[in-house]
Amino acid sequence: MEELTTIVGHLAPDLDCLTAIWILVRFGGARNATLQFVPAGQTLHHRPPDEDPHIIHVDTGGGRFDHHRPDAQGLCAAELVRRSVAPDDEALARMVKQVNQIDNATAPRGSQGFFNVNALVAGYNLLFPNRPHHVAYAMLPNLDAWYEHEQRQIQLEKAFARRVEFETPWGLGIALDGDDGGSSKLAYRHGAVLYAYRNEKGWMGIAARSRSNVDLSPVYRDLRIIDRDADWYLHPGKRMLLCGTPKAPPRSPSRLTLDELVRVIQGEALFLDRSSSVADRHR
Ligand SMILES: [Mn+2]
Repeated sequence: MEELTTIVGHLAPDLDCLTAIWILVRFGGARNATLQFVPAGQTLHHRPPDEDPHIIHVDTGGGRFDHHRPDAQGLCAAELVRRSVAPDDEALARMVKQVNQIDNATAPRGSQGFFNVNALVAGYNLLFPNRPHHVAYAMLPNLDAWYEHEQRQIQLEKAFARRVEFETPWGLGIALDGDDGGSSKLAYRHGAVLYAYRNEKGWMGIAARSRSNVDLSPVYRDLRIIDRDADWYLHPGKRMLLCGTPKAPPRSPSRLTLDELVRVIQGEALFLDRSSSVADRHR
């Protein structure tokens, strides 16, 4: 099938059409497929849409991967392709669910206000109005990146089961070993006001809910004493305290364990102090 496949979409391809193409290319064994684009609703050379198994129509033509037919209401082309090609892929299912919401204009209210993936597709169609191939080839790596993001989210949600909950002066804290900070929103959704993490490289961070009265200045002061060689950085907003991120890899990472960091957050830096400076300051 590989060499011979032609995928047919519609002119000015939209997110649904492009995602359907991408699923066939990435998961459907059509990596070297030729792309063709026809006016929406039509087929290649006006032949029946599913006549030739090597010519696959998506989002046009009224065939098996076109949702513009009475028995496919509420679906989208990407969903029809997904069900056929990779029905058990969880990250893909999450992606296509969002594509379907956008395509059927049932995306949550307010989500259209910011620049989003749909606007990205519209932008490519403005850049290349008569070159749908360019739109498609520009979007394929973006869809790859979106898929990576969804896979990462699934991993984070599974890892979240290993979280540690603890009390802080400002409310519930959640700590997670093996994360790089990506689970902060999950933590807040679980009622935490503060989230602490340590990743595989020993990079650590503390983040607090944006609408909270958390002030990490005292934690920062204690860390400067008991973990003085580490590159701790206090964000000017006082709600983020970091030692190592992909944006700013630390010259010297923290030597603390996550448990020790939690104790520092709880104001127990004294227990960890190897000198007397914290004790002096608290006297
Ligand atoms: Mn479409």
